[in-house]
Amino acid sequence: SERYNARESEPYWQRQWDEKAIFAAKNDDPRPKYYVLEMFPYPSGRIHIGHVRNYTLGDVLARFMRAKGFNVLHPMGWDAFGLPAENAAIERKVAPKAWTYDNIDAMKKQLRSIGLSLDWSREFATCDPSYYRHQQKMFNDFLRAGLAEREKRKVNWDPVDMTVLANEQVIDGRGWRSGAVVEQREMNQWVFKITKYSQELLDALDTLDRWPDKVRLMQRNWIGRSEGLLVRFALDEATTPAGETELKIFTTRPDTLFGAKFMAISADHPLAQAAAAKNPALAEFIAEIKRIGTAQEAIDTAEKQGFDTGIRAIHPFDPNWKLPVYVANFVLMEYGTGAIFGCPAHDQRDLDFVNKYNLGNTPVVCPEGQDPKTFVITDTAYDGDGRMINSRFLDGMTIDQAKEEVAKRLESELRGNAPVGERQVNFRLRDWGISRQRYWGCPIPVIHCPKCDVVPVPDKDLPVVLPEDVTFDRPGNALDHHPTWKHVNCPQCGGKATRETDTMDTFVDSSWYFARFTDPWNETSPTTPAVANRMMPVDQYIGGVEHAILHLLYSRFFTRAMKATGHIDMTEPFAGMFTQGMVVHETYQKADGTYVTPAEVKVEMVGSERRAIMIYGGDEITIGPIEKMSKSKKNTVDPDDIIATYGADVARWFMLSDSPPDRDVIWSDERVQGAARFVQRLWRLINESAEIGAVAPAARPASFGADALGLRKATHGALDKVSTGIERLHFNVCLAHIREFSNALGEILARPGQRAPDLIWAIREAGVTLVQLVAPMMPHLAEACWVVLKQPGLVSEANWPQIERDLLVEDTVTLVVQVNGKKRGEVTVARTAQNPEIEAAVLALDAVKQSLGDKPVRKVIVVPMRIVNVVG
Ligand code: ANZ
Ligand code: ZN
Repeated sequence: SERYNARESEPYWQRQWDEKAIFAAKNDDPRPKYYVLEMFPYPSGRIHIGHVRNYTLGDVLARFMRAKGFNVLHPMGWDAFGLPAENAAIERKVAPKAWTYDNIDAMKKQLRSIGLSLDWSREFATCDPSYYRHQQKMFNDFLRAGLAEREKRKVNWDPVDMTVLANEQVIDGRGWRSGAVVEQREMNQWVFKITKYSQELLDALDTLDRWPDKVRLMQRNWIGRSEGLLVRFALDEATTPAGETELKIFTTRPDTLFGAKFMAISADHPLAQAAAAKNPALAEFIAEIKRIGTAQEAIDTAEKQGFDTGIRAIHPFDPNWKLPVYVANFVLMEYGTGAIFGCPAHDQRDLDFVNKYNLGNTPVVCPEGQDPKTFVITDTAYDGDGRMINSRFLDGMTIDQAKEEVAKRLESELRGNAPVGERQVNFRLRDWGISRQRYWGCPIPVIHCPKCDVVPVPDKDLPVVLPEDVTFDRPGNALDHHPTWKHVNCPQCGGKATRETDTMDTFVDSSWYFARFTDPWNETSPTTPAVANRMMPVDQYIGGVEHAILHLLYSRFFTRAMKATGHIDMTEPFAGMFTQGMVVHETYQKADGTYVTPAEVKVEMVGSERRAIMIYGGDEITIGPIEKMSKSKKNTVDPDDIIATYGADVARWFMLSDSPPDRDVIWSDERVQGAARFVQRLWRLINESAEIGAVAPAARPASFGADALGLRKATHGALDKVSTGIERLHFNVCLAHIREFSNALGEILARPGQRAPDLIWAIREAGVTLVQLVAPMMPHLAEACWVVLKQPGLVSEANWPQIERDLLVEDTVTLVVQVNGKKRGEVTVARTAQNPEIEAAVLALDAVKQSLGDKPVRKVIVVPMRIVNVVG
């Protein structure tokens, strides 16, 4: 038979699938549904290799579940709003809309060339007015339900680009594009009230048992629940600006109150402002530390700094104990009360601080087994367990007892007519600010009226459509500059008013697209609840770990908010979550340090060393570390090139082999070529078994001889392992089993001599099964093989083969047994057998006993799955 020609075969099968629309899910299908979703791409212009991996993983599962008889929903769309479109408009003078839709066209062609079993009939882009109109409707619904609000917020303001920047866009206090020093401004922002669900979002993580623990932990930390005590410290009047009498702090460690050495407040704390009014040096310090910005990371990495305000606070258990109040750069206004007491012995940050300002420390928790007299703290704070010391009435208590005692005492102590202490649960999670001063986003559907203030655009007037005739010749928001768009009449009083020109954070667009896929045809509502309730939740969601926090959390919030507003009746959108690893590649550098692409380089073995040279010119190239593929390091491979050279099936097979899907996979040309050779091998194998199987008896033989039975066991064993492997997304393991099975079949085919009808029947069964096992991974090749095997219809439409359980013998391996390096026999043990068990079995063999004679056994070396060598 001829070589398999992927370049001809692949487009042909893609057309067949399209014409028959076999991947379209039906919303009224009575079979159980299965919803597979990969995170939809941003239409940047080109599919990259990471997409190929992501979508291949999902596609294997989708094809498998379809074969298992599920009504599989596997849709695709475009996360199409965002800044790059505006940058392209500025740099290349193309309209954001044209740029975006051109990219979508190009990338859709690329996605098709991968052979994904997608339901394209449900495709949409989030920048389609037919999508974002419903988002605007939900914004109105959320407003009415108290889940959206306008709030004054501190934001990073870039005075040159005239825009608000996200924390990630502030680098060393400067705007990432303009390089201008970023200012902190108070601005009106729209927020979604995600904090209404803080506790619920936290609790429900326990129910998400098909999510990676790592992701759940990240979400837990992000929500950041802590139980603690609010304590009102009285201020020493003589030291305090007029009008200020107390300082309220939040602590999770009230047990350490007797170890307090200082108080610290945020630069934005009203008390800091009051103190700075009369203290220019303090005012200067405050201005200085505000320059770091509000990014958590900047705050964490900046050196701890403080400024003594001169104000003294009074210890709640001792009127004569005065604590200095500092303004410090590590206290955030947005958390707790924006003020703390510092206990250096038991908090590293506080310890660094006192060591800098010579405020000393007193340990108040002593680890069990330590002598309190010799327990001192110098550079490392102690945050472990122990008993209270140096703490008056708390001495001898455990930390928990001391926390309880302090809380009880301060709760019942009154100052004015309020208790000094109050228990409180705090969350780190903030409400979600969604306002962006951007053109290319979903317009926030509100109108500002001088008389009526903020007026939502009535539902009947939606959508508020983005104007297309915008210019990018000035910095700032193009919507703002548009001559007419924002001028409207107030829907309430009819007077002159202006539209909101802020658009929504693009994370809003991706927070409900999965629900829209269930009925993207509904023109009047975001969802058709009955349909959404049937097709949701997503059974398996697959994407990068970089979205483990925000996107997933926002989607979890949105689903709850949609429930509250009647658009869906469930709380969790993703029953199963899988985070895939990256595709990585070594880097290549010329002598002058410039990077070159893998395509320009030839790698050879020189002795035992890998060496690289330029293909043209032969210059010596340095092989650098393996890194995530990136344009700057030029260590990328283009999916189009791979598909043109080897075909999509090879790319898919390579992506699935070697590495578990949640780990990084190293791109390797040699391994890709290995995958290409396997394609040809399978093709030959199937052609041979088709030839032999052509004369197989139509009816299943009544009994099977040893050879046939052996092959059938291999067939059903592979079927079993690949089935469970796909269910668990252990695709690399599946591929290993498929290779093993194809070897078993190859061996049988290579055996000379007459074949009995039962063996011929088993060969045909093996060939057909092999093709079905390969079909989720290499669907085009599988279709071509299906034809060779004269099977009816498309393999993409065939039912998954039935496993005959009685053929699944115990899982064993046979090891070669050597004595002093010479083969003396074989031993068969359970695949799971541990070394001691294997050794015992080997030493019990007569052949081993005989060849050892009366020499003692010095060592037994087990080469897993292969050899046992007894050294006598
Ligand atoms: C005294 C103390 C002693 C604290 C000790 C810790 C250890 P979590 O668990 O994250 O809630 N804190 C409170 N508000 C803060 C703010 N706005 N900015 C920076 N730090 C703040 O952390 C609560 C602890 O973080 C609080 O407990 C407080 O320091 C600090 F040995 O109070 B602690
Ligand atoms: Zn009005």
